[in-house]
Parts: sequence; structure tokens; C-alpha cells
Amino acid sequence: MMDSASPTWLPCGRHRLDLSFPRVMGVLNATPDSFSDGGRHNARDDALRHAERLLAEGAAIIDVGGESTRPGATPVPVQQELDRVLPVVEALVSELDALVSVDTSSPEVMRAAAQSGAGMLNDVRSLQREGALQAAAISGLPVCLMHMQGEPADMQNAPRYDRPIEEVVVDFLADRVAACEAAGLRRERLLLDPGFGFAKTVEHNLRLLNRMDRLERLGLPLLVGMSRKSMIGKVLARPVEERLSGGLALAALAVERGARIVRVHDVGPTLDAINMTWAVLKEGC
Ligand code: 7PJ
Repeated sequence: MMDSASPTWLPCGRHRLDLSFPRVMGVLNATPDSFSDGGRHNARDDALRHAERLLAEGAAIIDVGGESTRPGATPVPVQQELDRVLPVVEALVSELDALVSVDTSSPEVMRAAAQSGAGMLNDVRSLQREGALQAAAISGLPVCLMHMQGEPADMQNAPRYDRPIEEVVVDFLADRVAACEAAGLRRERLLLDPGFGFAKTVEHNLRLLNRMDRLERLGLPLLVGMSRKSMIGKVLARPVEERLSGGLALAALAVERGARIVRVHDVGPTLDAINMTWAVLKEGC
């Protein structure tokens, strides 16, 4: 229903993703606090069931993460991340034939995920860890590069920027794109994300969303993640379980400002919101 006349295919391993219209990425946390941890199989089965629901609601991509990157979170050892993420990736690929993205900054996880059939890499640290550029280049997969200043453990302490936030983000991402190209990652494989909620005040986040057209100048598909984040909580004074309406407003605005992938927990409602937004935008072409 929502397809436009000319598909724009992003090769994602065994899958191809049409980005000529906005798509939804469903969040699947493979962290012990997200699913029952009474043994690997429970966690794997819970993850499978949750992914099935996200796909049924219309998710084009499932984003699997084994390291919490919420503000204040401490990094997990790489073996633990592998143990959490790989069984879930394997199950989603073999049992659901899903297009799986892996939210990781570790080169070891990138390599193993690619071998297990993942179709995309999503790195909140923009491939800045030692060996990440090479691992991503070799994987042959598309990569989402996200802006963050500092590390999740301390990033919200005092986020300060000397210049307007959108300029900082554009310059950072342009530098990361250049680093990727130097490492043999072709531009066609890159997606960009301003990193809402990562080392940013509420005002930074709101301003960034308003000025997303600046990021469009880099000429790469934009991905955004604002689902349930504290920018909604702070503006509306809502706890995390009451942030859906605010998140839908942000998703619609992000699509209007050029986002092509929206990363969310609530797939069905978000798909309706962005499909409705897109129906309006298409008539303006
Ligand atoms: C994002 C992410 C985001 C991308 C997380 C949360 C925190 N990856 N991983 N963009 N956020 N690309 O979902 O609240 O905004 S984890």
C-alpha cells in the first residue's frame, strides 16, 4: 500500500530493504532484565515470541541488543554479549527468516552476528572501538552510525556543546563516514542517526529533531530512535509506560523531517502514524 513508484534497495545480507518509504525497526532487548533469565532456552523462546509479534505488527527489521546503552549503564564483557545476542540472532534468522540488525559496538559481536545471518549492524559508537571499522567492512553489511559524545556510563552528566548541536552532529557523522570510506566501507552501505538521548539535553534533542534537514545534506538514509525516551518523559511529565502518544508525534515529525527508519518498541501504532504521515507527504511530491 505504501510503496512508492521507484524502490530504493539497501542490500542487507540475504534480504533487501526498500527505503523508498519509511520503515519501522522493532527493538528486541536480549538483556537479562528484559526477558526471563531462568536459562538460555527461556530467554531465546521469549525473544522469539516477542520478535514474532513485532513482525506481525509490521516491523521491517528487528534490532537485537545485548548491551544496555541507557544512560548510566556499564559495558558488559564481550563473551556475555555474544552469549546473549547470538542465540537470538540465530533463532530469528532460522525460524522467522527475519531481517535482523545487531545493536553492538564490539567487533567480535559484529563478526559473529554477520556469520549467524544478521542483515545490518547498528553501532551507537559509530565504529570507534578498536577493530570495529575492519569488522564492519569485512561483514559486507550495512551499518548505522550514531552520534554520541562520551560513553553511556557518564554521557548525561553534563552534555555541553560549543556550537549548535545539529552542527556538531553533522560534523561528527561526516567524519565517521569519511573514516568508514577510508576503511573500505562504501557509502551506499551507511545509515546515519543523530542519537536522540545520547549525551544530549532535552533542548538538544528537540532542536535536533527540528533541524534534521541538516543531516539530510549528507545524502544517506536517516534512522531515528526516540521510543519511550526521557525527552518525552520530561516534556510531558510521563513515566516510561505512558510515552506512546508522545513517541508517535515524534515518529511522525521525524518522517516529515526525512527519517527512513524509525526504531521503536511499539511497532503497530508507530507504523500507522508514519504511514499516515507518508500518505500526506506523498501528495506533496
Ligand atoms: C538507539 C539505538 C538509537 C540507534 C538505543 C533506547 C536506548 N540505536 N540503541 N539509535 N537507542 N541507532 O532504546 O532507549 O536512538 S538503546
